[in-house]
Amino acid sequence: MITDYFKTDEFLTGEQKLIRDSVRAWVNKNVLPIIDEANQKHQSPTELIKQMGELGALGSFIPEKYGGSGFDQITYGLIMQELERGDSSIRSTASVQTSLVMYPIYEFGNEAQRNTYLPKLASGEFVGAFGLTEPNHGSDPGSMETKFTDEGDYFLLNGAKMWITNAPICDLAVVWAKDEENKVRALIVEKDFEGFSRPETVKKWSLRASVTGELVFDKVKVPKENLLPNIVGLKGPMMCLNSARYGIAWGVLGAGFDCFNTALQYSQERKQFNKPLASFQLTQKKLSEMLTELTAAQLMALRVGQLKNENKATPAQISMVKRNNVHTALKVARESRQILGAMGISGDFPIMRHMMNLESVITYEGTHDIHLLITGYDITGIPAFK
Ligand code: TGC
Ligand code: FAD
Repeated sequence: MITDYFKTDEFLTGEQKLIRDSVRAWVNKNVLPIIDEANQKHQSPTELIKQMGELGALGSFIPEKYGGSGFDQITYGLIMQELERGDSSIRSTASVQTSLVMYPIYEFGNEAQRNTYLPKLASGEFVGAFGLTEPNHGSDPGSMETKFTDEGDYFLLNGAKMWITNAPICDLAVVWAKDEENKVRALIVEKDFEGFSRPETVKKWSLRASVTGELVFDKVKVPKENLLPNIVGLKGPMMCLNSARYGIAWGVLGAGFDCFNTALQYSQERKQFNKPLASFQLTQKKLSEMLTELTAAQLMALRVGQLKNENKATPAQISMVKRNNVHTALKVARESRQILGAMGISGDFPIMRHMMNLESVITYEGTHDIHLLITGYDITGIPAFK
């Protein structure tokens, strides 16, 4: 198995490698044996969430004082990589919980909010969701229609969010909505609040082991203490996305290397014309190009991780690495599938499952083209979104 052609391990600390290896062992034991069936049946293995909490995979960079693990950003990336080697849906749960729910409560919340929610989210006792996308506004979240008004004793929330990971099973959602001055704010909405419903989105051909749904707010009374006090404006959700996009850039390396290694092994064992597939030049071209691109993606993730540890990674750098690495992993999945021939579509191998999952990953957290425009904006100074 090849996972580190340029010896990037030499840049990792002993602790980082230890944590990565323990998550890898957990994935081998608990995810790989059940994940194909979960995808085939479109069922989410929610029993794994508490185990991820015990593993330190939820809130890995949140301080220990609030139940997190206090790890650095490269460790967070390595955890995402190992989880997504198992399945993107497992990584999705951990990245939403960590970067999109715990991070905003930690970064923008007050002490009471941190103490109330973070330890339970870190242990997996609570599942969180992040509501930004709406039926009419995906790439353009600034045009969101979900709104709340100040009713004296409480806020009244109306609107709907769509395509929300873990919505149907969430205990609470961090919901981005506009106030009466049209400013984007964040509210913590708990599952039992009257008027709050979370229908499941069914018939997905991607991320089938992850539950996706809507968040519907029909005159929901939200206690005033559930407003995150320390953030106003669209930069709030975008800061959360910086963290989650960074994690995805590492995560997809796990899926990509798993596809590559499956194809490499198969090509060495399977014979046609009395020779292993690996002996044909066209197969070697595919394998060599895949490893080259995965290695480049791995180096980019590591470098952005180093910058992030120093608080120097820019949103545009994170966009570039998210876009590049997801695209690389998806190309590798498609090429790997070809190498397996008909076997490439079988659930006996992980490739088709990774490939279908990556078709969501290339869209969520900012589409492939939106990230290209973010790079374009950064290098020209001209926003081409509108
Ligand atoms: P624009 O006018 O450029 O910016 C508005 C304000 O936001 C600030 N900002 C950022 N701040 C920090 N980090 C970033 N990455 C930021 N991007 C923008 C900006 O400085 C400005 O601040 P201020 O103080 O001047 O007001 O915004 P725009 O309306 O033109 O839109 C551009 C943008 C960047 C928002 C858009 O291009 C974009 O990124 N769209 C993609 C939306 C998206 O990624 N949605 C993801 C939803 S969550 C999800 O998919 C979870 S999947 C979970 C899983 O299962 O893993
Ligand atoms: P649209 O914005 O309608 O875009 C459609 C196409 O038009 C894309 O190709 C896009 O690149 C292109 N396009 C749009 N604007 C431009 C432009 N200015 N220039 C050029 N091309 C453009 N959201 C959440 O808030 N929370 C979640 O937990 C969450 N989980 C998700 C889970 C899954 C499985 C999926 C599939 C999505 C999830 N999302 C979530 C939503 C996701 O973030 C959005 O799907 C994504 O941001 C794109 O929005 P859209 O689907 O509305 O596409």
